[in-house]
Amino acid sequence: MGSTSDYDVMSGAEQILSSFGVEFEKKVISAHRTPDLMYEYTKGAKSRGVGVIIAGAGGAAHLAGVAAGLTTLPVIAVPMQTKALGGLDSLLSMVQMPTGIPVATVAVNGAKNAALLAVEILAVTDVALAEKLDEYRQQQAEKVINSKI
Ligand code: RP5
Repeated sequence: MGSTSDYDVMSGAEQILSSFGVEFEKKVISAHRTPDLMYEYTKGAKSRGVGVIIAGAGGAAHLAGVAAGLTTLPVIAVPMQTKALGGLDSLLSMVQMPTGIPVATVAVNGAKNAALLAVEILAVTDVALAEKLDEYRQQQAEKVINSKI
């Protein structure tokens, strides 16, 4: 994430990844304030065994786009809601990537869905994880079916 101020939202991703037993790295790295660290971290990600990068940032939210330019790992962007422009600024900064450098952008503050998408990507080559995803979907459906109003 781009700042510690993003953590309230990004902790949603942490909760989901933990619930699926997926290991993750949790870092504050800014594309603008720490560009050297951004380069070093992203360039080393694949060799550290990282499978997917989730980048949460707000405002002039270039974190995901810069990461995507530095690696061929899948990058998922979480646009943060902002006080000034409600998160539309973050969303547009992240979603309009140039052809050739894709970023998968979720909804404003959509950290949980970013984590679920990451789990889905990892589950393509992980049978046990795919089974956990099926169970998660089943439980979700049962909650809706059994809901009382
Ligand atoms: C972005 O600027 C961060 O991702 C954060 O959402 C926003 C504000 O950062 P702080 O000023 O709170 O550190 O880079």
